Amino acid sequence: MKRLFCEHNIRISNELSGAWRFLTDPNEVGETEGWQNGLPTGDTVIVPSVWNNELRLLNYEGAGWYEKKFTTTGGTLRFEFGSVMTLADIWLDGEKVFNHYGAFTQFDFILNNIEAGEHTLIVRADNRQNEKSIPQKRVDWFNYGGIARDVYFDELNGICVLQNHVKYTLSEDLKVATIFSDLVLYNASDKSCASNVTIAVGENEIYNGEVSLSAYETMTLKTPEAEIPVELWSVESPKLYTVVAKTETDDLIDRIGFRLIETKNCKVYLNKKEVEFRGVNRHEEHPEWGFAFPAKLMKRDIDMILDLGCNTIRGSHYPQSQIFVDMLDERGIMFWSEIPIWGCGFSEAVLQDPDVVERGMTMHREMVKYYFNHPSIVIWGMHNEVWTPWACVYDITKKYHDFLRSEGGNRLITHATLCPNDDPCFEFDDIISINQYHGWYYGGFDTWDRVVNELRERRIKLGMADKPVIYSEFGAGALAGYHVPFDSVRWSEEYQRDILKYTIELFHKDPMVVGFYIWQFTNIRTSPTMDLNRVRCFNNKGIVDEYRNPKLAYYTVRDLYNRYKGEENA
Ligand code: ADA
Repeated sequence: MKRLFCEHNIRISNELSGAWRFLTDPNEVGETEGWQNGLPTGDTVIVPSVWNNELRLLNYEGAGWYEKKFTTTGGTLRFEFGSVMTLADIWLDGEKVFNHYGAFTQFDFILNNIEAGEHTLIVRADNRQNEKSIPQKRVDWFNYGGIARDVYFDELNGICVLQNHVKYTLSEDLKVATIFSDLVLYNASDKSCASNVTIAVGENEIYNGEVSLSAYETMTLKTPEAEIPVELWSVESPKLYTVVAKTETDDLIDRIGFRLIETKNCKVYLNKKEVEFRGVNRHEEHPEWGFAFPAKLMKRDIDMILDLGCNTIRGSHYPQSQIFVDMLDERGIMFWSEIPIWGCGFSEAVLQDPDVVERGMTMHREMVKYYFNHPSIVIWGMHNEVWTPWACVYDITKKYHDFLRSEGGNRLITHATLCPNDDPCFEFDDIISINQYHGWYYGGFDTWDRVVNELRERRIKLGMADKPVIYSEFGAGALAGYHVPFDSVRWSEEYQRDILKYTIELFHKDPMVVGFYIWQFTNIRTSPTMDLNRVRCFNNKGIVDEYRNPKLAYYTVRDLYNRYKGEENA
């Protein structure tokens, strides 16, 4: 299941999730021994999943081969993979057909002239990271391997809709949308074809036209603007509209919501109402499932996050499952989506390596391509904790910023920095986002007052006093069950609770600060080689443990966030 709703009524879309054959390849003999034609042996595994939850593969980094047989009526097929960690090489009937880089972004490809009958699909996944990979080797989560999200193949006929990005502006009273679509159409047949194309948003048809394309031609089409009355998507009332783009032989169904997010005079407004971001950072990870996170648990994470009084989540540090973002659309939770550039381990030389910059760019392109229509995504994150004072980072940030801005859609852009005093890239941010760990890695609780004031003064000196600030990461590690009630002792649940209370109260009363994302919602598994005191090989800063049992901090955050929510709605 890749979406919460049915994406096609006309197109035949086949799920390839379920039983696959699987074989690890620690000695890298697969290709020379011809495994691309079919695996010589192999266990049955369930896709989607990660192999690090199979027996004796807990720490396995390397290649894993997967095989799936399927039948088709033939013709033009479109394959879609939600996530292969991290490198994917793909063969169909022994012929190499695709390769993809990047664990967390979706990809698809089209193959023509496929014969009717049975076929063998082989995927070689490789989860090894190095200093030039994104994410690079030193990273604060565990690099699981495998086919971690669903796999589909579609049987395409005639003129098909490959993509429909719906763009709009709202009237001053927010009641009317001026709307158009950026459509990508494709002729899947070996002859020229013509077709009627329609797009409907709810009850309103916004486009009706004729196109003709030669064999296997792709066409991008910007439809003329139409005006429709709309109800808004908001945190309190997340109204969604179904969008159906249809040709005579194909369709693509998606959902959109209409809303306006903007910053003005150091405040953020959603639909012209001032909003405070009260959130958590969430990794889509669980010890039993790794990154192949089940939809049932996504819903439970959301239930808990709403119970906390949050109105937003930062998807640290990569695009999270489409189905999770569908749930956020439905439940009115604002989302920050970013790509996995986790900066701390990058050297300056590697960061500016054109291959690395381009990999980041490709991930941004893929994130925008698949996630464009989600109303819940109100923030695009460009990168996290790269050493921004290095000269090259300015150019890279500009490049990513310019791309995200040029794609349109009404979103705020930011990057999470750990250099509030010398970051030269604030000019690219709609909101300045700061990651800091005073009271944990450095300083004490009271250092916070000083550093918040330093940032205030720096913004004024830079002529950016209008830019709002989000504290995008702050917190402390706590070992679940370790209690020291009468003294202040690191790693205790009380210490974590106290530092979160201190910082959240400080941020909430500061007029410069428009939001805060606790690091982090749950404990997560990290790399066994991670430095930085990762007790049990987990990052223990979750306010719930890795099995979602609340620590003391959970209840304190819940009191604070729900009180602030009440004040906002009073
Ligand atoms: C950084 C980083 C997080 C996490 C955190 C921590 O800010 O962005 O991914 O590693 O530090 O726990 O130290």
